[in-house]
Amino acid sequence: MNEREAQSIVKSKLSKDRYEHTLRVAQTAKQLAEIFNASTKKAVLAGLLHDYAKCNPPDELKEQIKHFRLPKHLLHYHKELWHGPVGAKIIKEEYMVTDEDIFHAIYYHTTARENMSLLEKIIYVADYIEPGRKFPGVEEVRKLAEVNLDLATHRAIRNSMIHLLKKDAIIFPDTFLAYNQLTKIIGGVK
Ligand code: DGI
Ligand code: FE
Ligand code: FE
Repeated sequence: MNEREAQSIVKSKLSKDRYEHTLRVAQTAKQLAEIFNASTKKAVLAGLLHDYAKCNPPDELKEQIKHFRLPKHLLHYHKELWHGPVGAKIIKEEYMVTDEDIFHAIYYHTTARENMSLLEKIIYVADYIEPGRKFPGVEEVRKLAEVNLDLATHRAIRNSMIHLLKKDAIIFPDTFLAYNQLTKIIGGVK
């Protein structure tokens, strides 16, 4: 799949706002790939495709989790998490994008996980810092993302967890594992 094809499939699947978000994520991911020596082609494709399933209604996502035999425990966590794994499966199995790196970047873009690849971190951070985002602390992460991708990923995960904890939200286990591991890498308190 090339960039133009990826743009056209997401354009027909997503709302206008969500489509514009994916264009900004792709552009931001491309910049990060240039800084951190990753494939810009994969970064753009994963950026364009990461929210492919975002506008699917929860009932459809639930059916797709069963259809694609995704882990059932996903259903015990918030429905906002489902579009990552479902989108990754559709892109792989229906659009024949077989690149595992792109698959994982889409799959884990919402929750993060332990041992994230370079492309996974790029998409996670690009989704967090794209120019349309206005989260508290996003400016700090934008600056970190120019120099230290692990630190930027750590801060983005930490800020998202703080936001969720303040709402008494349940946190997906992979997110904790990612946080703990990156905290060790950046030399945080043991
Ligand atoms: O799809 P986007 O809006 O671009 O961004 P995203 O895929 O990071 O989804 C963000 C949403 O997912 C946001 O509403 C917070 C929520 N979220 C992320 N991790 C968790 C979570 N919600 C819960 N309850 N638990 C999580 O671990
Ligand atoms: Fe998303
Ligand atoms: Fe997104």
